[in-house]
Amino acid sequence: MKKISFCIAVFLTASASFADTTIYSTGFESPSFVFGSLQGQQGWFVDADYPYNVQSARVFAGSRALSYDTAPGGPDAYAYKSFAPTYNSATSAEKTVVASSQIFIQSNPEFPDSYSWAGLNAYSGAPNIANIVNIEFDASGACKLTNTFNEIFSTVTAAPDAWHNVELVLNFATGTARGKIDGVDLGISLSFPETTLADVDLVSRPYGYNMVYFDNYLVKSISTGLTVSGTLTLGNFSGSTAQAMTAVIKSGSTVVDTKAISVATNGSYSFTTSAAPGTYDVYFQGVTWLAKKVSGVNLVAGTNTVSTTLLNGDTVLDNTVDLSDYTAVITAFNAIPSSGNWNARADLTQDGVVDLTDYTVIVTNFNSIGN
Ligand SMILES: [Ca+2]
Ligand SMILES: [Ca+2]
Ligand SMILES: [Ca+2]
Repeated sequence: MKKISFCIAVFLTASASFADTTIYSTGFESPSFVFGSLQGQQGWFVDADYPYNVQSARVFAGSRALSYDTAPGGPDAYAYKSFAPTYNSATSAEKTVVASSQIFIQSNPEFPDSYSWAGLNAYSGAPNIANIVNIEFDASGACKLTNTFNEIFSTVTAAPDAWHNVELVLNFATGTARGKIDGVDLGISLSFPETTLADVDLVSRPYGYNMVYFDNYLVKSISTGLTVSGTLTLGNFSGSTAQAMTAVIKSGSTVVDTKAISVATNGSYSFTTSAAPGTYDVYFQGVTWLAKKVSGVNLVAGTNTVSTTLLNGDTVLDNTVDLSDYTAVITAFNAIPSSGNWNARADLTQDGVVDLTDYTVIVTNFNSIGN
């Protein structure tokens, strides 16, 4: 199918954590887009140079939109723009991607049997390999989701000769793809095992002769996870840098989610989790603090506050304050970072010196064991 790979600038909008992140958005407006073939404009690629054109005769918003003339089109026709970087669920805070476009299929009274399909087609790998799933509707009003193995029709319909907001919803946390037409869920879903998204095509499958129009194309990632935030009171800490720690959400002995978190010097933290709403035990552990379990936390949709106090002293990391930690502090006693016997982990207070305060932490918390 598509074999050309290229680097292109994208409109990647960095945003605050847990908010929507726009991966790419366009209304095909001037001056970014000029009239005529979409091929090569703003990094768009048109498969086999099929007739995707920027025009003004029919628009949803602004003064320009995209048309596709199915008459000379091939069996499947695609226009796409690769995302850079590719959406990657392993590194993205947001686990759901929504691709959407306004799409208009013009019926053709001259050829009443013409009912070309149009929609969105998502790919996990660039350039355009490993088809994930697509959503389409045709001039008869039929709507469907398809992937390599399945084609599922919906009872929801979309009449021709009108603009419809077509949405492909890819939930990477649950591995489920759904679709919406004008905000109405199609009531069907397909599973998919993907972790990445490289592009979402504006697609048409010509059947007879119809004009198809696209406008307001948008791909964004959104958070559907629960947010957990609060304050971890860091015992015996006087440092000035954020602490890299781990939060673990467990249901009984089952680990539901593990998150690397950054704890500010004032103890504040925040993260999203793919855990479903429910009651869990939440653990915090890291640096020289013993693991702390907060039991029976009821996580609900939205923001949840979980705060607790962490016990310091685990110089030799084994979730216990014992003789090995004591020995490490004694060995590094009176050291500063330039000293030969410096051990940053023995500086439990993180004030740049291993001294009596660190020793006292060990003695005070001696024989303590983390959760
Ligand atoms: Ca437009
Ligand atoms: Ca220890
Ligand atoms: Ca110290």
